Amino acid sequence: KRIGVLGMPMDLGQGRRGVDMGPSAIRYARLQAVLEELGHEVHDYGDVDIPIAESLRHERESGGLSYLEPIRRACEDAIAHLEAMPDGAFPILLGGDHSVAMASVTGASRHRRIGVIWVDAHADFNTPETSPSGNIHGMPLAHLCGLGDPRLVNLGWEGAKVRPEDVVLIGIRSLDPGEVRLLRERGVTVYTMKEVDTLRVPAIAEAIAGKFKGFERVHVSLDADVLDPEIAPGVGTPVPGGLTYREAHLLMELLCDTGLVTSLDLVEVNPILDIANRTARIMVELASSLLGKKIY
Ligand code: DIR
Ligand code: MN
Ligand code: MN
Ligand code: MN
Repeated sequence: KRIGVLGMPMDLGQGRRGVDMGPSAIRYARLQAVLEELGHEVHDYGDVDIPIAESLRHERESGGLSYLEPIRRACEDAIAHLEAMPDGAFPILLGGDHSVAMASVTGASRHRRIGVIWVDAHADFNTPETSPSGNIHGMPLAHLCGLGDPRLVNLGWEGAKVRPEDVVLIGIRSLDPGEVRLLRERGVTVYTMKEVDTLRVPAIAEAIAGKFKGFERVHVSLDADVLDPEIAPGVGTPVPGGLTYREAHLLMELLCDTGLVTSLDLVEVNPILDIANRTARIMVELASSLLGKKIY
């Protein structure tokens, strides 16, 4: 595959500093070399320019949406970069907090129908009304589905980018009350950790393959906090009881086998909270499983 890597060093979408260093940490964990060893052609487009929080104190509050304007501008810039990638390239977006997925899914969709596999402890399905925090990283999936503030819904072009019925969540174990209501109302498919425990990863992967059969575009958005914090401590909002090392790898291996996935996010890695870049290294390993690494 031709893989295009783009970094969004952004920590404006959530409360803990340091997730803006995620792209560096993931690159230092040898993302490019690991993917090239698998036979892929990798082009790194560098980072989108993103202002640092200290320079933006006056923009912090925007009607319950912290840093809305700078996040919006950064996403528009990233969408332009993603759309400029050659057709058929496989984009990997490095975050940054999860608000960057508003850009990656939009850019990767290329104005077509796209399935989204959101692998996360959280659903990120808040709107400004339901959000308890005002942090935009808890809202990207809702906005991609057309809910919430029009300034975020209309990134790239006007309107929703994803149909709620084309979204699958996996690894969920922390939801706000408003998210539960919206997810049910919109018919999103949700595999919480209870379903991971009872159905197991192979049955879930098979259901996903069936659901997205025939789709030209399927995006995987991988939030590092889906992993158990014991193995991935470098995240801003850890929640106990996450995916084990093997569950996460098996999910990526089986998604690879479907041949359906066309783009990927690696987000929410916070090197300041990490132990010797362990979390970034696991994210690179998971990307390599998704992109064809075989043991035998
Ligand atoms: C919470 C936390 N649901 C919020 N969200 C997180 O602020 O909306 N998303 N941590 O990754
Ligand atoms: Mn630019
Ligand atoms: Mn997330
Ligand atoms: Mn999360």
